[in-house]
Amino acid sequence: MKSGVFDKKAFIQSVRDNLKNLYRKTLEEADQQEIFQAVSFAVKDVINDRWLATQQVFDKEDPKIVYYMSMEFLMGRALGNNLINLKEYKEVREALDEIGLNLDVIEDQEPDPALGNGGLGRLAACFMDSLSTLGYAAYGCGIRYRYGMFKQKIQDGFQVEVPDNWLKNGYPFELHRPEYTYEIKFGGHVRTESREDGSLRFVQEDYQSVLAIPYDMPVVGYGNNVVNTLMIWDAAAKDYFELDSFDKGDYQKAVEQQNLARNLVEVLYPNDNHVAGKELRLKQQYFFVSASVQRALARYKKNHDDIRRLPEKVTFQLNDTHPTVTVAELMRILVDEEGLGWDEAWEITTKTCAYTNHTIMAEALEKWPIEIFQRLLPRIYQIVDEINRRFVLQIQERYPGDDGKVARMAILYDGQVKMAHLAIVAGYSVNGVARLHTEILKNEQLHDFYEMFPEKFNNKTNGITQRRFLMHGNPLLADWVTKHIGDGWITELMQLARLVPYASDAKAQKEFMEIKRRNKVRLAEYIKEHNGIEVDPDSIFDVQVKRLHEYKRQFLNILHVMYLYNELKANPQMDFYPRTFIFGAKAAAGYRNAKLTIKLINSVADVINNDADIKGKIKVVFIEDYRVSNAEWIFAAADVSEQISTASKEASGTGNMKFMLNGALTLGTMDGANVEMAEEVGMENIFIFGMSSEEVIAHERNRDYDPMQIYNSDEGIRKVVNQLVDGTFSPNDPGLFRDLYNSLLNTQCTQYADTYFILKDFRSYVDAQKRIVEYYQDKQAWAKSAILNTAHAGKFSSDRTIQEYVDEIWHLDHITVPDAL
Ligand code: 26Q
Repeated sequence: MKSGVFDKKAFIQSVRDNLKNLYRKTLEEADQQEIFQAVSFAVKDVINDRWLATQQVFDKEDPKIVYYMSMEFLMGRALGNNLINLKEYKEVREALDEIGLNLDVIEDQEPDPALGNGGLGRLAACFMDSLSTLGYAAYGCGIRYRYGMFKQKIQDGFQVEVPDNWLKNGYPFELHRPEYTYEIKFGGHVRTESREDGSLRFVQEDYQSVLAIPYDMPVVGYGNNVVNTLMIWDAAAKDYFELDSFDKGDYQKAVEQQNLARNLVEVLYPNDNHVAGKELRLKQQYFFVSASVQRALARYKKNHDDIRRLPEKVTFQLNDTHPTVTVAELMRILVDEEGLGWDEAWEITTKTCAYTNHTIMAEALEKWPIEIFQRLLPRIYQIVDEINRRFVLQIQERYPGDDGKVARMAILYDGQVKMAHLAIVAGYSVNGVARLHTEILKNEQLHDFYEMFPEKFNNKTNGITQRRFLMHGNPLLADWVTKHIGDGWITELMQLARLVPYASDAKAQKEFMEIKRRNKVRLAEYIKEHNGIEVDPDSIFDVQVKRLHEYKRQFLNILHVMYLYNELKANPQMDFYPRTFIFGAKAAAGYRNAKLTIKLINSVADVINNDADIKGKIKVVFIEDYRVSNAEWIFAAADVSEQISTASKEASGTGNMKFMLNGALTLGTMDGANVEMAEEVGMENIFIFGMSSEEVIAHERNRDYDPMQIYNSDEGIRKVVNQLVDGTFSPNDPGLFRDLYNSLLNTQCTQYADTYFILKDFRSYVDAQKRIVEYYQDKQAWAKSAILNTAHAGKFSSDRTIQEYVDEIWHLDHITVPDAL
């Protein structure tokens, strides 16, 4: 098909041709999955022209490139998003409609590429979208996991994990690139030999190796012809053919290599904000890092002969510490393969690598036992050891006699490799992901490092792409916005501020709330179909969707629902505005309290939804398999956005921004980016409760919080807490929720009870919930606030975030890609 223009007739012909070539079927014979494939190929045809053109611009203009190094890219479905960014979504919908096909149904055939857990992986995906849209040269570098984030089934109220075989039907938007295969070496030992000039050479021997083979996925910019690349690595055995060998030794080796290759990319670790110190995870890290660094350097060397000038053309951004071995791998290549001296190599490396921190949770800080690290990556370990040796000397010079500094800051200490320390020492930039988070890093967590390298520290408040989370997810609202202020917001989200005057306009309010209602009906139908529960679109949709984690406090939310239920039960005649509490969350497979919380939510749902006394005034819904595709609908339908993490624990949050953009009011703590959202929208339009981060940090420092005191003095709280163990919600097994009860009140040891201050913040949360329901009943006030939330969401575009990364960290060149012929 001719590129650049979507001629309806030509497009349909292309779909027909694809069906013929892929399946030898006519349109009439093909099923929806086959049609999805054929439509995707037709779209890919157009994308490929622009992808080629973008590569030509790269070759001609030689722009500086950012390599975004990430273990996770939670891309979500590509078809609809690609059509949006090609500016052909509506045209294609119409063309398909004319031949009796429904684009929604076709989009729904696509598996959600779920190569990520949650916030960090989705952020990487939003960043790729913004990099292309803003016209910057970028590669996303990651792993092509055979199985992505597990699919969640709810059976008898419990989470059951089902493998996500996303590649089963073949994925139309990936491109196999075996011509860029690299070898990755694990294990063995390092032999030192002398070069002729007397310098030392390090050679890894007796290693196991595996081949890294990239698959490229296009990342289409909005309306600008730019197509960047997400490069994800598959693994293959090197000596596969030797399986035919009659030589026993070779056979064994070939089998081992095949197993290694298979295991490496088999599955994404489903832990979010929690480290699983598994050896295979470290292998995965080095695997994709080594391959990506090799490819980046090969690309650089094709056009440049002075490796010393690498920082002018290449930058590696480390998405948390997971890809931190980048630093040592780059040193290895510069020293061992390029023959540079240590100081020269260090100079280059420390101008090329930058690190983003996404968490202050202690259990999410990556540390590897030296034994594992050294055995698996012997040469890399030597390099880290040398980096550490030099850094410790630097500490001792700056703080003579202060052993505490060395103990707290060394990269190698206590038999462990501390990845964050390595990333900070070797990185030219260290950034947090929201203002509050960065301040906490500087003043608490990373204070020693901040004192030593203040110039490295900076903040980059997260953002989200409005193309997916408004245009695609909420077309009604997107059209309404465009009707009022034009479509400039699609690439300049700050323009939403021009909606402010409409916030007080009665007609605009009515339209806005009517759109919200239609989105609530759409979600209600989804819930009816998937949960079999009827929910009332005129009730308040109060939504908490995010990974399940104790610090995110889904537990607080459901305890409050139990509390409301008790009130209504005791006084069925009370004035009570109908509420629907919607949850969606996956728990890491081994996280017991998280899984038990899911069971609790479902048990409470069962009791309340089926209690005739309640007359349907409270409904509780747990949406199964929360993921990017259903998230888009959920954000669009929310009235209230629950962002209730214990202050100081949520680095930023990004779901909070997606709700805000879609006109939900936030009920939240002063944590992460909520602080900046409150600043943008104004305290009149957001519902803040609970302790401040300073208060939380003070209690943690003083260890002076005693939840038992609250339990003993507050009857309402005592009642809900007791209901966890009296069988109210688990009549057949009253002890089922004992661990959750204990997490609040551990009577043996108050110091470690209620670590996330649930009881401490409970009353303040109840009060904020009361305020929000009252406010909802003032239809005009609510509509005004809802519109103002959308209007003031401009700052939270990932376009703004990326522009800040470009201006203050990466210094990339802007590229322009002409229309293809
Ligand atoms: C580490 C080692 C071994 C296994 C797993 C992990 C691992 C995996 C994922 C550790 C952490 C993560 C994910 C962290 C994450 O998603 N953090 C979130 O990042 C968002 C984007 O910056 C923020 O908005 C959230 O506040 C933060 O929680």
